[in-house]
Amino acid sequence: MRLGVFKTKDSFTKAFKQRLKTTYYKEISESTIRERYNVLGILVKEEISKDWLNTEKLINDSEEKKVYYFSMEFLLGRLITNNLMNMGIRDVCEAGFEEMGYDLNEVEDFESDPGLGNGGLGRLAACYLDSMASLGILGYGQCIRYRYGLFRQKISNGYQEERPDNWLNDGYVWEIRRQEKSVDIPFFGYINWENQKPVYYPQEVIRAVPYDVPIVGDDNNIVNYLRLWNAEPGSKYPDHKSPFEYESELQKISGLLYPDDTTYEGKQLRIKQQYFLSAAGVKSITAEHKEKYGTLKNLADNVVMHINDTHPTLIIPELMRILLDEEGMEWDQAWEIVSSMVAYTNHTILAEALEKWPVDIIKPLLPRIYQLIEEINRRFTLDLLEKYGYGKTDLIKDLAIINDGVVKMAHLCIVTSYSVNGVAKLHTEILKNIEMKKFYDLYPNKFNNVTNGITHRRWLLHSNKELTELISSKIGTDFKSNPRELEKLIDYIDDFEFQEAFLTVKFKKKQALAAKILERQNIEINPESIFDIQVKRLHEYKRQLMNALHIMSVYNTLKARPEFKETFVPHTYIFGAKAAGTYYFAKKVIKLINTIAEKVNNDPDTSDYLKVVFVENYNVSYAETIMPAADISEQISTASKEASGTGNMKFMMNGALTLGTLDGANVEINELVGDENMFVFGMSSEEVNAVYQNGGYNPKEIYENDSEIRILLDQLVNGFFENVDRYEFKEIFDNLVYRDQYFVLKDYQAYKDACNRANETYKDRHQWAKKAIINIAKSGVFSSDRSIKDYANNIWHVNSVTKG
Ligand code: NBG
Repeated sequence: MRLGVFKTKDSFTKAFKQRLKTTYYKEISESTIRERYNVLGILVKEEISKDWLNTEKLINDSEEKKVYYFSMEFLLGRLITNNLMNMGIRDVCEAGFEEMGYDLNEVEDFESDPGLGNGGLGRLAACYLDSMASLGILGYGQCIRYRYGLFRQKISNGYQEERPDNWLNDGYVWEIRRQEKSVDIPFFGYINWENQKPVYYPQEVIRAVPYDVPIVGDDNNIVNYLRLWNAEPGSKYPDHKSPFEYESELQKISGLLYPDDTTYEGKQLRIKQQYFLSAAGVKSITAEHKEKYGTLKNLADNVVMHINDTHPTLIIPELMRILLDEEGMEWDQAWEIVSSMVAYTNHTILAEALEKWPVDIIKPLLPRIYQLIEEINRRFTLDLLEKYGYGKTDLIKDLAIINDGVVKMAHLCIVTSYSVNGVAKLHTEILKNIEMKKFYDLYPNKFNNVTNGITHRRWLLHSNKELTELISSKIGTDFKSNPRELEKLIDYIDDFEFQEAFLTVKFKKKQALAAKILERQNIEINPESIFDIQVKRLHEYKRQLMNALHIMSVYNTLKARPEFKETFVPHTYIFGAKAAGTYYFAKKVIKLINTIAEKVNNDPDTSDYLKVVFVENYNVSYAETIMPAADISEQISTASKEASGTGNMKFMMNGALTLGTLDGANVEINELVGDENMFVFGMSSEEVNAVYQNGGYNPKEIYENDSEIRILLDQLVNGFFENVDRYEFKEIFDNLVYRDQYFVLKDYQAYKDACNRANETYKDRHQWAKKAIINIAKSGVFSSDRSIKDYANNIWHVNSVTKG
């Protein structure tokens, strides 16, 4: 039971009204949603601050190891509901609001959704923060306080347009500026050796000011934080720059997530951002440690730093710099400390995402850091020479951290880290046996797997209260703190009434999504139809294109054979996806989906059977309405390409059936539920790799021999879509016929068969419900609490501070 203003409904409403008066000089009846939101935020933050202070005290008194999770992305989503629920005060607030004549939901919806990330990797980091706090693990995020997060997507005439996401426009109620914890980050300049020691004379110094966002644990009074670093003018002003130039450069550092890196300046900015984050984090963490222990010699006993994909790799040379140059340690001692406290997670095998930065850019920008990378590389390649001998120089070049004028960030991570992990079983196997095989041969013990997870609190308890209640009515509430307990639902899979109740909840959630789509995009969809959903970043390997071609085929069949309507269950195909602003092909696919939508939705012959919706600006908040509403979860990437996927887990936990390839974590879903409770199709990862090894395949043959595919592809370029230029989709046509590097054509018929199986299965509503319930029952293992326990036990070796 909470004390303070949240103790009862009356104490809450009294405090609320009073605070509204002192903050905005207004009576409640005159207040706006924004004001009500801010006042609620302030009151909640005050309550959080008590727990926060207590947690800090707990930390000061304890010797427990802390985890610092460095990530370029954190897709937090809204925090208000999370905070209210984890603190156990949502009911009081809801009742209070009702009494005052207002709706709490409206205020919750008002919060802006900080888009400090792109997709799965950023959302994963946010789920992990929630799990660390809820499990009582002292774990903190480190990121940049981007002025603009990921762009806001606007669909205009079917095309994606990118608009700035001004999320800080009205301030951010949860953050706290910690001016006194600021650190200076030097750039450019030169190194002088004085008394045999390197002395760095930077040309400019930028100040990193932290803003801490509290991360509230579930019902355990633990408050961790996410630290967001803001770039501000520092102590050394660069002589050669005008104030405007300096100011605009500063703003860029904490300006945009992943600025365009096709130019020299763009690349330099990316590395600046990476060093800014890495150095700010490392400096503040080591300073704090030194203040407590008076030395950094025991740093690795108390701190673990996690590198989430390669963007924060520079924490490695920065740590070395501090231990060598500031603490005066010898190389071996410093290396021993650093290499026993950094761990690295790889999130992709796509070559274009494995970072390589030109020496020509790093060296002048970060002169000392570059020297240290060079020294790490020199020692590493010497070790390799000793191990493999001079006959293997090609292998050594291949493994080197610096080669051909670039620094390979993943190599620096693997060489230094004591743990390297992939994010799903299949992904880790591919890392070990293909992508990073040479490193695996060298360090077999470093490699391990932690399958991703999602916080069941946000993705089930908060966003699907109806399903949560229904589940609780059968198996009690233990699953809320121990999601593996969902397995108890297996006893009820044949319970007719339970199935019925499940279908009712699903229907309600579909109605809610339909209402949102109607309100936002003025498209009416039928909640009685199958909701077949693909939401994720737009990328060729995720094959939204295959889904789109299949929809065209359904449309063609409905038109050509009206009797098909008797067997086809009405479908609503829903897409949500942002394409990188510079990813031309992906943007074409968005235009294609919207063009298909325009055609089929407006055709009276088919519109009762087929609707297509591309939801605008898909983000975390939208996902909270979408996940609970899905019947079918499309996870159709080319096998081997999707490291894990996490949307697949959210859908599963909300009772959608997966239609997918054996890729990423789909493989593990399949192991749990079996072929009979999902729709598996397509080439396996081995088959895909074998084709790549043999130099690819010839899609043109399929185009020429498969009449259905020929018709579909021809429709892209023969005027079938009346409202677009005939050449609008020519690149898509050419890509599929002449390259098709992601096997859309090769997998198409298998995909179509799987879609047909799903259609047939759906006709027996109770059989469908049974399969959905099996999926829910088996989904507990995908809670990020399990992932975090894996990290805590097997990699970080940290304990919960709340246990016992
Ligand atoms: C993504 C993968 C997903 C995976 C998330 C989280 C990157 C670089 N990788 O499959 O594509 O689920 O990481 O691990 O964003």
